[in-house]
Amino acid sequence: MDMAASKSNGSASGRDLDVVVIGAGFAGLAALHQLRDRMNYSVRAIEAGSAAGGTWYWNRYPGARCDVESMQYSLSISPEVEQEWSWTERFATQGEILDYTQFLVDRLDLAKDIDFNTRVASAVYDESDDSWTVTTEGGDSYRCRWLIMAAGPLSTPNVPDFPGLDSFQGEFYHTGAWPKDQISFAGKRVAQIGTGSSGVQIAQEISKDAAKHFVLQRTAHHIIPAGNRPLHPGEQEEVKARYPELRKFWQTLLGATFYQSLPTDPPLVPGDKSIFDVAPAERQKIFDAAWNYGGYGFQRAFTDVLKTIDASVLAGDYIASKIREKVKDPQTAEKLISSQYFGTKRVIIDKNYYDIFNQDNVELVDVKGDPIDKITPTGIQLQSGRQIDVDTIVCATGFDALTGALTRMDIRGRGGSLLRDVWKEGPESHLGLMVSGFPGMFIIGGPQSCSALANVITANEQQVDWICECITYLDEKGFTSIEPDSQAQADWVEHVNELADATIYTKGDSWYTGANIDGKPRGFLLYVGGYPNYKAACDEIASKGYDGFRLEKAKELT
Ligand code: NA7
Repeated sequence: MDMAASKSNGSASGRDLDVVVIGAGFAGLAALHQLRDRMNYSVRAIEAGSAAGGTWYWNRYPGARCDVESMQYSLSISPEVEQEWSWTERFATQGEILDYTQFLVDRLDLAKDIDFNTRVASAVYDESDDSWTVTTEGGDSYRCRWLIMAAGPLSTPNVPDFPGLDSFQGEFYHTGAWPKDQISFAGKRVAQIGTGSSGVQIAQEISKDAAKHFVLQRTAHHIIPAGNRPLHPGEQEEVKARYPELRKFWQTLLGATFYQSLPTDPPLVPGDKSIFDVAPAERQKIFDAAWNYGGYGFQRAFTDVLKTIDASVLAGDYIASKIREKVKDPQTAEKLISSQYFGTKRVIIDKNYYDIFNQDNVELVDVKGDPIDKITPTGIQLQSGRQIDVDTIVCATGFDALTGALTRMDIRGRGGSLLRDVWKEGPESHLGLMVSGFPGMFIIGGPQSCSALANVITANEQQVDWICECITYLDEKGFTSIEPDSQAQADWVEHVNELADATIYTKGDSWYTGANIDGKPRGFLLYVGGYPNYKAACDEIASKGYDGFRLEKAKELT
């Protein structure tokens, strides 16, 4: 194979390619588009699903909705495309986002370079010519110089290893791998396990017509109102007219997202005061305003709510008072009040979750106090001996986040070392983008990057741009491999950990820390320094000729 010659080959119909992209969610689509159409590389994307969409393809459970505002949750790669697509609500449903993804695929003519229904089993680096061989579960293989992992930060469903699971004779679903067929809960007895974002969303659908709906809660999460609504007349047009300027502005913000599409109407800007710098009455007023406005403005209403335990407790108390107002049964209300520090788990935005507990068909079951013992042919047995007989079990038990999609593949780098083993004690990367010992392998949305702590689409695009520039630089200079210097990587990991330790995020159990998966090493998995700082760090390294990375030329080319 003459990989150096394949750059202008364009058609990408063969198996020897410049670039292979694993995953066709937003990250993979952006990478395919940029590398193929802007840079004229031969690229092939490999996707396990039968269509593009990633998270939004797999999480098609009833009630699924995004928690970033629709007008901000879109790719900026094509000015024409961003003008042509229309959103309907402040926060888009899964269905609308999946339609948008399909629109992108059609409009940018991406499908012809994606192999759907294809799951990658392994990716093996060959030191002799700096190539990667990617092999699918079906036995097909692809050879490329640059490998882009876009397999998603929240894409490996966590199905807890409940004893007896296989014996259950009813219907069993996981929210993160929801079937395409319509699933009805009408008249059925349904148990849902898990009350994170997915659980909170699907609960409101199950409870509509289930004969009996058991909500098995291990930990109560913090939930704030989304304030979802149809887009105001003219709102969309105004954002579209100002997209370049607004996108620039959003990128100056910590999460690369604003709490409303327009910064002018009506203003709800992040607070600039400590919660302890205001009197209780003023505090209440500020929280009330953010609460009524909806969305994540609430957690930025003061500077320290996500930083210190004392401030976080006050935010939690505010939410507790709202739950007590809403939920009629005082015992159920107390169970729904989170004992976690506000912000340690991803805060959920929602509308009617607490209301379902006022319905006769819904029962909240505390499975921290009385844990699940086993699954039986007819339902779920708790350790107390209580048997909950159901027709359907819905697991809303989350994901092996950030590392799961990577560690479940056999990824072998230099010397045949397996990424899964290298990360046994926890992931180590430089900028979240590359791993020492795995030359030429780039990760989008990986551990130690902003990923799901920012507007994930913006974060994806920033990483795609960085990778594109990097590959261009390497090709222009004749380099055939790049990997982090191990010291630079260790410094980045330390930096990421220091930033996290200064926040509330590390003070609880969540998928942020790996604590949701039995046996997963504990450590903060994301960069909390904010999107602008992350981007600045990436840009600075690039501007210094990829300082902290080892750039090499394949032996036969030198
Ligand atoms: P999450 O937020 O990880 O929530 C998973 C839920 O499942 C959570 O309530 C867990 O309880 C519960 N869970 C997990 N394992 C068990 C077992 N073994 N027994 C009982 N309950 C269990 O996943 P989501 O899918 O809701 O959301 C993930 C992200 O996607 C979300 O943050 C958004 O960014 C989008 P726990 O809290 O661990 O006690």
